[in-house]
Amino acid sequence: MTAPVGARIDGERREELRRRLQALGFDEVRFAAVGALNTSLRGWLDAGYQAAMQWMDRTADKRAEAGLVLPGAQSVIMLGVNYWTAPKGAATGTPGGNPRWARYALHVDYHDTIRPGLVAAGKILEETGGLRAEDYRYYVDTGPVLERGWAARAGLGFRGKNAMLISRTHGNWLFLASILTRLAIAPDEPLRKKILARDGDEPAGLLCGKCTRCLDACPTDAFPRPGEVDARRCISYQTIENKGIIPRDLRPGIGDRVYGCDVCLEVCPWNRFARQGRQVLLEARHDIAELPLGEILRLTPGRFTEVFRGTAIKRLKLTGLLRNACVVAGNSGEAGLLPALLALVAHDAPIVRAHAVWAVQRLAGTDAGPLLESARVAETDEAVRAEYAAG
Ligand code: B12
Ligand code: SF4
Ligand code: SF4
Repeated sequence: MTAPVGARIDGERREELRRRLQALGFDEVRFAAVGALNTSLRGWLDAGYQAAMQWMDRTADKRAEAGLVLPGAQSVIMLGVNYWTAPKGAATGTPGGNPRWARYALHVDYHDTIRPGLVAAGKILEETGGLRAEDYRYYVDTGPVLERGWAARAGLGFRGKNAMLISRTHGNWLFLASILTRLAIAPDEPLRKKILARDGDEPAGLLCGKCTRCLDACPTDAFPRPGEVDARRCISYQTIENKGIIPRDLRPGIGDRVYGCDVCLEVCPWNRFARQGRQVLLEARHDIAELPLGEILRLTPGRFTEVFRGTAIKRLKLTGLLRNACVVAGNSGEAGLLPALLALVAHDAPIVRAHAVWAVQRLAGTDAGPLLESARVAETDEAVRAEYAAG
């Protein structure tokens, strides 16, 4: 067991540390003491809700126990970055026009823009607590850390029925980042309902009351119970993480969402307090939301690289984006998109062809047979042939 480093930070020293971290661009800075998290992660994994994200199984033990990630860890510093911007130019989509993007994606990749803030935070910890670089570890999204669990423990917000970590100040619009450290820092209090004041972690939906808006609004029925998402049914998973075919029964529910989904965030009444973020650790790319669907369907590899350079969307690759755009086109009712889709029926990638066939079938109805006949006869890929057969 590695010994804690330095004297416990509390009182005015702790508040000074908080102020310095906030000055780096973190809108929320909260502290938790390392200890067992009251987590249902194992049950979530056993139910198969992680879909094909096998990396979650491999790191499950670490996710629930900070000491396995950083031996001797004493505290978790939870940081929040507000990415709310006013509706103008944001991911609102327009009927029959541009597709909808998850708000978080309309930025230069947040992993890259938040990281310099974490590096600077580490230097502050070294100065304040006499830490060496090996005495702390920082993560934004990609580490084996249950970020929402720790954020709730640190009182940064509460876990909503939509599974989001909801802040009373910033609503649903916070990126989370964490620093595990061997420094002992006096912990902040978790949020509690006065009448329930007691020890232990609060359940999901602590400040939701009778509201069920998020559960009712989910277009693909992805909540097996309040506070838990079945990724297999979640549009965010299907349009971002899934590298293969999107299940046919989920495609209509995707609607005009070409990348990610904010439905269960948007409907939440706690967003009423959200204000525009400081954008110190973020760089907006709202121009992406201005791309019409017809242009996305015609993107070349060169243009894809040019438009999405530096964003998280580039990881989807052109074929993934075309796949999603075909689904959105199939849901659009816009017959004017048929020429672009018929070109994609002959695309090199089977995954694009499969979804283009579905979209043509949806848009052209009984006329689809003759339109697709020559491509159908030439098709050799089994998954694409299955789309022809199912239509
Ligand atoms: C895998 C993953 C996904 C998957 C699975 C989502 C899910 N609900 O689990 C998919 C691809 C579907 C996804 C979607 C999205 N994601 Co995501 N995702 C993650 C990731 C990498 C792991 C989440 C995880 O461990 N899930 C497993 C479940 C079981 O854990 P959990 O929901 O966190 O809940 C646990 C704890 O809260 C704890 N717990 C339960 N009750 C309580 C109560 C208390 C008091 C405590 C202490 C603990 C506790 O137990 C729970 C079970 O173990 C995190 C980053 C990270 N390292 O944490 C980002 C993260 C959760 N995603 C994020 C975002 C923004 C999204 C999307 C909004 C993106 C989009 N617009 O398309 C959607 C939202 C979907 C939703 N409603 O959850 C943010 C959320 C920020 C926030 N304010 O909550 C995170 C934290 C990334 C980040 N660093 O900012 N995501
Ligand atoms: S992100 Fe969309 S699909 Fe996923 S749970 Fe929320 S509303 Fe449902
Ligand atoms: S929409 Fe309602 S039920 Fe869902 S998280 Fe927000 S307050 Fe809770």
